[in-house]
Amino acid sequence: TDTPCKITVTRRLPAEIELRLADLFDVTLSDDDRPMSPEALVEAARDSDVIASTLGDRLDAEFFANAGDRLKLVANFGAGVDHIDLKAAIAHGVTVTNTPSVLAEDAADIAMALILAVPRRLVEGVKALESGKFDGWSPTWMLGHSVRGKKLGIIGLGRVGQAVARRAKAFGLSVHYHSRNRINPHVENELEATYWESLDQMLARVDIVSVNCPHTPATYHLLSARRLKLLHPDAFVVNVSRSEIIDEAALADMIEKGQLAGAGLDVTNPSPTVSRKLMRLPNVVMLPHMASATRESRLDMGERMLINIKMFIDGHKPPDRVIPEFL
Ligand code: 8YV
Repeated sequence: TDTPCKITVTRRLPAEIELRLADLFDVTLSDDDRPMSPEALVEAARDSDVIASTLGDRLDAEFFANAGDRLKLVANFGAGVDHIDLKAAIAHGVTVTNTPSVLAEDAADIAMALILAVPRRLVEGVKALESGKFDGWSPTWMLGHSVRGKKLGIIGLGRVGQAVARRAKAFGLSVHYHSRNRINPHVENELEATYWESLDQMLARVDIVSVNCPHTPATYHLLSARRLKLLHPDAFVVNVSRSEIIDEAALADMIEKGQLAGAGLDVTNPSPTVSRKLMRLPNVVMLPHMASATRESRLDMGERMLINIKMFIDGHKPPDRVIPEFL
């Protein structure tokens, strides 16, 4: 007789998804909006076949070393898996899946919103109005810069990057990109995208940088102080991926000194000193990690996670298996 597969969900999820999970599987749900402690995660893993995880769970080498033999699948709710030590997972025979694709369009909407918000001074405008500094239209008040005709350099032309490129094209920007691999020539043609093998060379040419690659050991501080200095002083940076990809202390410093025109950040450095400094700069637009925060995307992410779990349990290859790039 089969023992049913046991699934532990580490965080509160949209109610519809929790109902679907409970309907399909033997599942322990969470009623907490905050991450589980590392100890509680290990304890849960020892008693589960599947962990339905999400950003904030610390699934590092120590976790996998202590998780025991029962755990077989970590099904992540979200695209980014930088909170999971993929090599350790593989070493312990644990499969990892994520939920790409489904959130790409919503994430790209927020990237595009930031591409517009920074040069058009949207947040400055709102704040000026709210604080009573607006006393009527004037020909010279609150002038920004248009994005039309500017060059956008996308780092990582995956699903989100391509969705950003399509939007940018419609707004009259030209698309440049750098990525590990050159994309399919048909897609490149369709996006009228120029490929730069050298990130440094691309940075020296573009007006706006959009970070759309995953955070991996190889992309940590990819936009280092040295690389940020390659940008011209009217350029600005947008990030809807992970804060670790940018040296944000250097970024804040350069914006403060007028060496860069600003930044639009959906994700920011956990260090309060750095993020407070960024937050105080008028030409920095910061959001609290909202790029996939729509009812639609979160439900689709849940469904996608569910499909991965179901396929895995039924003995099939789950569609979104994450394979570490450097093995
Ligand atoms: C989510 C994200 O906010 O998918 C990702 O990698 O950063 C966002 O979609 C988060 O990961 C989990 O809900």
